[in-house]
Amino acid sequence: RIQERTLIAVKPDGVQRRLVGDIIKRFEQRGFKLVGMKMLQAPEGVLADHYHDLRQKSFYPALIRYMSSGPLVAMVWEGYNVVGTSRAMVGETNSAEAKPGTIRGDFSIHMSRNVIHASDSVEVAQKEISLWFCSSELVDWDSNFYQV
Ligand code: YYY
Ligand code: MG
Repeated sequence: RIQERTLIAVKPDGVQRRLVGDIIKRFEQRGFKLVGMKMLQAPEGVLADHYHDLRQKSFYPALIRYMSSGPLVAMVWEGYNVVGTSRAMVGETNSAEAKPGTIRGDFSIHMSRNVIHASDSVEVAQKEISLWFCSSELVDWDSNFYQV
């Protein structure tokens, strides 16, 4: 049984632009399994932990303002190689370089409003999932239809 999981978040611009359904659809169609989802206004402390490694960057204050500008939708997706495949589905950080067919390449033109977050390694995914979700919010369900 493949247990790899990743944290995906539709950022505030994605929620404002009504892209939540389109984004969920791509992960479902690819074959991944949704095991947790919630909408929330991100607490400042969670954002500070989430972007801890970027705290010295010049864009950090603007990044936190953007991520606080409205509710986001946080999700946990599970499946074979979900971390790497999600990053490929999301596309380059800089939307201007993101290939058509990727989420950023289809829905975003600028890095400062790049619509979606995806964990960038298995280790980071585990940290991010425990930062955003408590264990009772994650649903361990089995599919009797399709499973990899
Ligand atoms: O993982 P990913 O979101 O693709 O990029 P990160 O390097 O982790 O940066 C997080 C976030 O910060 C990015 O999605 C946009 C923003 N950002 C920025 O505004 N300007 C940069 N030069 C780099 C990142
Ligand atoms: Mg990142």
